[in-house]
Amino acid sequence: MAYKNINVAVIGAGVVGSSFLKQLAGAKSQISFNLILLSTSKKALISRDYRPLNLESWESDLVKTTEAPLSLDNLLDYLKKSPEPVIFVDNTSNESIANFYPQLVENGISIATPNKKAFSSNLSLWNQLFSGKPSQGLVYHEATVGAGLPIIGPLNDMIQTGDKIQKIEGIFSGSLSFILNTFSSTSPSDHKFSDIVKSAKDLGYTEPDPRDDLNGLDVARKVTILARIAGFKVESPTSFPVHSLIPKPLETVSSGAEYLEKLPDYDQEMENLKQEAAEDNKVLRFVGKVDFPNNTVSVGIEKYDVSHPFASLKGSDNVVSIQTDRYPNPLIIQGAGAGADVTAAGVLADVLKIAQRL
Ligand code: NHO
Repeated sequence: MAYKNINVAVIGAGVVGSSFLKQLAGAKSQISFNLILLSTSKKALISRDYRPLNLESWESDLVKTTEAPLSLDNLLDYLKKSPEPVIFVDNTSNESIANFYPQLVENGISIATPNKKAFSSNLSLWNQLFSGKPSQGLVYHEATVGAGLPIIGPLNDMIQTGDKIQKIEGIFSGSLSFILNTFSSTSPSDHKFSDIVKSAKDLGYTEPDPRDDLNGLDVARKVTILARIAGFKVESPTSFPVHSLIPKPLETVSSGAEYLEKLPDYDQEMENLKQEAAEDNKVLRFVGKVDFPNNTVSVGIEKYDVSHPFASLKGSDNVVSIQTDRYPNPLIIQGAGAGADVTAAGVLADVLKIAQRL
């Protein structure tokens, strides 16, 4: 018997959203989660009387419905009138929705999301979301870094219990992890960098235009989030050095296809870097770093000794090393850092945690 009812409004039913809804239907909890709204950019299912929508048939119901999505203001009005506490789940990467979070939390609505935008844009938005006012809704975003890996939760726990962060260092991109692990591995490999980027795209590890991964901005957003949690006042993901892996002349070519076609012309640059590293018994990895003693945040390619935990990373795994006063030998968290199911599980775990606190 459920001891509590929580209403859930879900925006976004794509790769992560679909997996989230499937997992929500099977959630193991004594709390009853009622889906009251499901919206994509084109259509919506809205329970006007706040009775639960059918979680088993949302896909076909969404095909059949002719209802348009609510504007953000109308959505807020609808959520405010909910007879039970509401968790808003944003499974989009939409910036306007992210910018609307402050209005939601100020009205007591809690948020769980894998959308990085609100947490990695300007610092004032972050400050509004985490002002700590007791009347505010709760905001959980574990899946914004490392998909479902427990990184943000443990980091928050360390800080709240008085530990002092010295250094956070990690491989935060599934696609760049795969590309560098294959290109520069502890066992000899003669794959060309451009061929690996192409196969990463074919395997679905990269964005449709691989430059959106290789420019480092996605990693910079994740590092911004971790840095801010650790107490570093990072203004924006472009306010610190980010080393792009895109050769300068290919930054402006008109399409991802043209970039891939011309990339072999630049293979030698990456090959030289790899050889230099190999001569020192090292491999190349694309890492994000927050370094408190040196007061720096950075994203770029680094060399690691073959015995370092980052050197033996496999596939598209993520890894983060957190060094603190209490953990002078860093805490290492490693595992699948990309994929719909692990990401959705991270979002659902946040929903469960929020629901327990409401
Ligand atoms: P999709 O598949 O494009 O789905 C987006 C949905 O949002 C669609 O249903 C669309 O209609 C809806 N939507 C967009 N704008 C809307 C609006 N204004 N109103 C209503 N609905 C709107 O996107 P994904 O892939 O499901 O991603 C959703 C969120 O999860 C994004 O913020 C993304 O950054 C985040 N995320 C996704 C993944 C993933 O597996 N796809 C990962 C992490 C976070 O760990 C994953 C990963 O692979 C990370 C990365 N690729 C890496 O490290 O290499």
